[in-house]
Amino acid sequence: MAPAKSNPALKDPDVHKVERLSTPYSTNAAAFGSDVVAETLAALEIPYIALNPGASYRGLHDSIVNFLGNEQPQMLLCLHEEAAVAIAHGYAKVTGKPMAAAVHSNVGLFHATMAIFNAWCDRMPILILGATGPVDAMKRRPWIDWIHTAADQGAIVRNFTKWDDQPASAGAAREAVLRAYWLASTSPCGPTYINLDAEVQEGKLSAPLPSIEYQRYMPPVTTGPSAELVKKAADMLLAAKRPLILAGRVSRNEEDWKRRVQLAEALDARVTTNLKVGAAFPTDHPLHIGSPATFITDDVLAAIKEADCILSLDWVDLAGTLKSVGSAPPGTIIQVSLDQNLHNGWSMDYEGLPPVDLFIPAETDATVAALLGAIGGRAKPKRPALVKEKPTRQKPDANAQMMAADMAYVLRSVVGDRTVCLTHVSLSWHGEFWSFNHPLDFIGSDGGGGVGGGPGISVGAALALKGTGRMPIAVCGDGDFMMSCTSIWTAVHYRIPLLVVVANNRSFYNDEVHQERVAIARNRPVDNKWIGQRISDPDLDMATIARGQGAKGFGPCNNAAELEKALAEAIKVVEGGGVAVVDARILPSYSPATAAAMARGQKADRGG
Ligand SMILES: Cc1ncc(C[n+]2csc(CCOP(=O)(O)OP(=O)(O)O)c2C)c(N)n1
Ligand SMILES: [Mg+2]
Repeated sequence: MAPAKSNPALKDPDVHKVERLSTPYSTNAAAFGSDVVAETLAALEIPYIALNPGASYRGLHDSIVNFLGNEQPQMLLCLHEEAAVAIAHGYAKVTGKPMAAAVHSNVGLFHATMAIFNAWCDRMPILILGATGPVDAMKRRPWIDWIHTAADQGAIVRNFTKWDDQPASAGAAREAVLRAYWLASTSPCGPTYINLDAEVQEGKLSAPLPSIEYQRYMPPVTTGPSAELVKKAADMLLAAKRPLILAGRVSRNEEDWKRRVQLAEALDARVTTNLKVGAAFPTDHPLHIGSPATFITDDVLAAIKEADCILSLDWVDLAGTLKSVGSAPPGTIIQVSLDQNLHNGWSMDYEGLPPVDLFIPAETDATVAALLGAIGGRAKPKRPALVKEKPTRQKPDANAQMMAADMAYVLRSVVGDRTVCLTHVSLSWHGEFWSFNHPLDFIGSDGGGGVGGGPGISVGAALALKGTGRMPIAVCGDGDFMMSCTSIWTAVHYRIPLLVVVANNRSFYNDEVHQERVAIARNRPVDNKWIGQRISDPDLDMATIARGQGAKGFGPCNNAAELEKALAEAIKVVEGGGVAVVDARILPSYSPATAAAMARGQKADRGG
């Protein structure tokens, strides 16, 4: 069987021009185990495979290049496995679909673990392919094949992947790829891992595999709510005087977004969103409470205390949020979630057990659509119209040192009316810096709290946004940027436009705040909080680090005037198809609101 024809519409034409074959590829029928795996990836219409190479999967590498012509999937070379997986993670955050990532036997997988954990906690689909030295010890080369073989390699990531497998034949490998892709993309989504035995990859097929209709192994699954539960929930929400919607994990689909707005308006419900996940509701809407934050804010706490019915749309950490109120929340609670299907005994990312009065085990967007249907013409009379207060954004002094808010102000003013996507925000960011009025205005955080996710996720998101007219902007902390800044090279190499603004406070500042708190609690000197935290002496020059990878570097920008000039030029670079990195020097300090919210999180967690 000849390899599946590639679908050019799936790939960006500029990206596609990179790394074309020096010699035309063979279009022979699949002859090796790895050809079968490659053929399956092509049949699934996986556009890209982000990878860092390794001998353990040299068979698959050859098949993608010399059997598939590096067409579909096309390889995206990465300088670190964490970046490869993070790029696939960012791609999924925009498209909702899995891309593939390939990592070398155990050692590559070790590097990839942080990004896999981030994607797991973020419930994002990725098909990860890895490999092992020959399982049959008689086939191993001395030394290297032995250290790159583990008895149960999948155990490295089993606790934070949906499924893993080590297929023992070409036929089993084909089925494993199909199952892994299907499971990854079925809600609740998550990464899956397939470990390909070098011998299975490199072994010759004794006979061609029987052909299959691939799509029949990918039955689309939408888990909707039962009519009975929807009716109950609609009645409860309509009867409520002060309903509240906690809008958590939802899709990037515009129709789903509109339905969420319709539901809130029909119920006259207040809505809150947060920065852990992608934008879920227009923050400028009068029903949206304040600004989205990572930690719970006072206005959300007040709304929870006041609400007589709370609808949680798979809100991340419902139990923790409710607990922040101090006593049991007075309102009835409706929880819509499928997340329980992923929970395991190892990772506590399932968070606390929330009190729930009505549980709807279904996808959030399907449930919102069903609720709207059940409410029909029974929309509630409106309470007096709320007026949304605009957050106060003060114009910074042109020549003074900047706070994060000043950096954001300048970025906002230079961006102007352009349609953009914030692919990542730094820890120093505060929700009130920016409004979100479209599902792609913001795609959420790293998921697992693993610093270093920002650059890779942003490159993957930028790849998915390429050609949509929406400019990707990543705001990364200096710590975050440095941990995986080599993703920049991949963006430059594959012509993926991206603007990165490094919120460079020259510190792992989040942890200075922690040291300050400990010092205060122990009555010890707070002034030493910077030790073991500051990234200075020498200061890192982000522009040079960018230039060293072929991107355009700007800065250091020490004040608003310098930043404004740099950003104007950087945006031109990005609009011309390039990658620009702007080093924005900001003071090591968080806004009072961010610091207060962090402090509240501490109290709840440590009883302090
Ligand atoms: C992989 C990883 N290492 C360490 C931490 C602990 N940590 C949490 S925030 C933070 C500082 C991040 O620095 P930066 O990105 O510069 O943001 P800033 O705190 O300075 O605003 C660190 C080290 C983490 N969460 N993840
Ligand atoms: Mg920092």
